[in-house]
This record gives sequence, C-alpha cells and structure tokens, in this order.
Amino acid sequence: RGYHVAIVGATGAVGQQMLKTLETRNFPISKLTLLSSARSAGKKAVFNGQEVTIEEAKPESFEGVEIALFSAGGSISKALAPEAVKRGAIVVDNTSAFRMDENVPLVVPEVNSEDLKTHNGIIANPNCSTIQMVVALEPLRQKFGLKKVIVSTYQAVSGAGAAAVEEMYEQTRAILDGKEPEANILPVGSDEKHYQIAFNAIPQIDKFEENGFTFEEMKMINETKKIMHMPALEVAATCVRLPVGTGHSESVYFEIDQKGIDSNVVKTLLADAPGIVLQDNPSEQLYPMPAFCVGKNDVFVGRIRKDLDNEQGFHMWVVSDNLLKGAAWNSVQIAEKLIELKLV
Ligand code: 11C
Repeated sequence: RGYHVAIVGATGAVGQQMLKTLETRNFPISKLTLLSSARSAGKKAVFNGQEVTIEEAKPESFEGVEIALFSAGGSISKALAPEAVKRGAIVVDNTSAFRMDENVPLVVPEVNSEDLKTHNGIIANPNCSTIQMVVALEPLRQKFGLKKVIVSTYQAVSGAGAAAVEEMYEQTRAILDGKEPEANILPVGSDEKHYQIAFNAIPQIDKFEENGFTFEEMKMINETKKIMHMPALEVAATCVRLPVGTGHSESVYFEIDQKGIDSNVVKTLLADAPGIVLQDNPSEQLYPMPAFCVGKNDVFVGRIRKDLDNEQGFHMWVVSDNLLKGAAWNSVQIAEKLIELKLV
C-alpha cells in the first residue's frame, strides 16, 4: 500500500535530495505533502513529473500524514515534530534537535536498525559526517571489537546549505577575476567572523564548545557512541571545511581489540559489508574521492593500511555523498526499514 508522506524543508539542499530519493526508490506514496517555512511557501517542486505546491508548515499540516521527513533546521523540528507525532505520524528528523534524547533512537540502518523498535514517534537521523564513519566502523566492531577512533574530516560546503555553495562559487569567480572575495556565511552564519572557503581550508564547523571542540566534532563523538552502543569508546574528531561542493571525506584512525590482524583481512571484511564499496588498490591509484561519489548512496572506503607503530591500529579513508547517505538517503532508508519491520 502507499503512505501519506510529508517533507518538511522541501526547498532546502537536503529536502530536494529527499524528493529525488523517494522518486528513485519508487517509495510507496499515496499522497505527498511538501512543507517549508513561510518564506519558501508557494514555491513549486516537481515529483514524478507532477507539480506540487509547497505549503507553510503548521501543526495542522500533519493531519493524516503517516511518515514525516524533517530537514528544516532544529527549531522547526523542535516545534513541529511533536505536533506531527500527536497527529499519528512517525517523524524521521534530520536535525540535531532530538539526536541525544534517550527516548529517541538515532539510526543508521546498516548499524542499529533494531533500535527502531523502541521508537516513540520520532527517529533521529545522525549528522552526515557521523553516518559515513559508523557504516565503515560497524563491521570492524562486530568482527574485532573497537577501542579507539581518531577522525579528521574534509567536509564539503553543501553541508552548510545551498547558499554556502553559491557563495563559494562567487568567491572563486571573484578571486579568478582579481577581486576581493566576500564572505558572509562560513564557518558559522551567526559567528562574528567569516572567512572565504574558496582556495581555503577552515578548521571550524559549527560553534566552539567550552572544551575547545566544535559542535560538529562533539556530534561525531557523542553520536558515534550512541549509535554503536559503545559509551566507553574513545573517540576524538577534528572537522575541517574544504572547497568541495558535495562529498565529505574522512581520514579515520582506529584501534581494534585484537592483535595480529592483517590489513587484507580488514579490506575483505569491508568489501563484503552492507552499504560499503571498497576502492582500495594503490598500484592502480584506486581510492575514493568526493568528485566521483556524488549522487551515489554508498559509503566508499580505501587507503586501508596498518599503523606502523601500533599493532592494533589501522588507517582508512572514507568518502560519501553528504546529502545522500549523510542525510536524504539515510532518512528514506530509515522509512523503508520502518515499513519492512511493520513499525508504521
Ligand atoms: C556540515 N555536518 O557539514 C554538517 C551538516 O547536524 O545535521 C549537518 C548538520 C547536522 O556542515
């Protein structure tokens, strides 16, 4: 049967990908409601060749909705997700509003779809940079046990929204024309200082916390522990923004519980794991790169090698489309799982 599905934030970078993903997955939809803030209401989107008018999201908008995919910012989720649940919808929320709430499962289907069974109406979709990392770490945890993870990210500008990507293009044009680039968005719109992302690398994603880590880094740390059910896992992150449009890359160092494991064993394990494409052949210069991962749902892993000093340490390079597996695809995949498990 088909479901009444709503997308909240339908005009955003992720909302657009949600529409496309529902289309390409041939998701069973009987009715589609597209919602946004008042500012974008009235715009039109095309779904399966038909024009759909985007309406302003209000509590009443969720009457009859069965599955609501939210990606319109934390404050809209906080205000409207409970309203949607009150009216009988299951919410898959792509913001950080409910992720660390202990009554809300935080789900990456390849890792912890069992957690969906404990939902109370809202399911949280993790941060994009967390998702691709845990997809790659989970098979290792299952087989060898995991002790420690240190990640450095190389994150794309679309993670900060479509306007940030536009600003990067304008800065690039300005610089190539010998003009001064204007910066108003990155690293954080509401922070005092803004820096060009064109021809640059910014070691700040989201606001700084008291402990010296940024919120993006803390999301990677806390969400990883929650998704993998490993509160004691040692995790540290450094998150950096690069002038890449779409596709987050990550250098991940991890230590397993076992000694004597060869890197070829790790490669074979990851090659066979769900959601992963292994691209790892140095002799042919084969490794994942964001430019070639855009538009794909998989997590690409390569450059797997054993640490030279620590017998239990390994390094790998993990790349994925931050708008797909990092957001829209993971949300739709959760919705598909809910149907499969008869939870909706
Ligand atoms: C970025 N990871 O690349 C962020 C975007 O908590 O869902 C996703 C923010 C979030 O800027």
